[in-house]
Amino acid sequence: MYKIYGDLNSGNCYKVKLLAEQLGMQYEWFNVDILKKETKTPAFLQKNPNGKIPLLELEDGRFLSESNAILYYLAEGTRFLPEERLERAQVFQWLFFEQYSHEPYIATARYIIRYLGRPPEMEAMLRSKLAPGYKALRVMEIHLRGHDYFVGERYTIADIGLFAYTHVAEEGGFELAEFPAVCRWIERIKSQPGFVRIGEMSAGMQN
Ligand SMILES: N[C@@H](CCC(=O)N[C@@H](CS)C(=O)NCC(=O)O)C(=O)O
Repeated sequence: MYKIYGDLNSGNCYKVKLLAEQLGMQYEWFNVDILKKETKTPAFLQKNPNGKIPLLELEDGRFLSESNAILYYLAEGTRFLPEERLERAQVFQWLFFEQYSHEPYIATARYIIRYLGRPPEMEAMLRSKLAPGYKALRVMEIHLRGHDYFVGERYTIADIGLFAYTHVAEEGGFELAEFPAVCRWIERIKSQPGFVRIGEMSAGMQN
């Protein structure tokens, strides 16, 4: 059985949990507390020298880190990853966009507010996240004005990757009301079969 090391409230970890549930996987879930620096213990660093979650442990004991790489690994051969060459590349296009142009702003703003309690000395950093975060939301809005999903007009791991932090962007101080196509897409994702919410224990978890 797969083992997943994660934090239930982390969007990066939620991506993996959401896909695992929608695939009907059984897996062992191990909570890792990032505020207690459990990602920095010698035992955890042996599993992932980068000291981050989510982390997938395969049945043979090998490890895979990076949320979007884990999505790709688990989605291979399923309806969540297109087979057609360009569509597959477009999935990567959006997953790389998520990691470079979206997550560093929207996820980290949420982290500063929700996990760190918005310390005054981080206000300037928090403000610096707004413009690039809103730019990412605008890029999504423009795409979603003409499409129901990010790739191939169907639900794929590109949607899962982008949904994770977008649907909780308001926790990072971003107003979603000005992005109506994004809001409609969020509702579309929430209505997918097997959808589970962030922050909750789920059916496939064995711990
Ligand atoms: N690019 C990585 C980012 C992972 C990441 O930043 N994980 C955070 C939790 S969301 C973490 O482990 N933080 C603890 C730390 O950096 O010490 C991914 O997509 O998996």
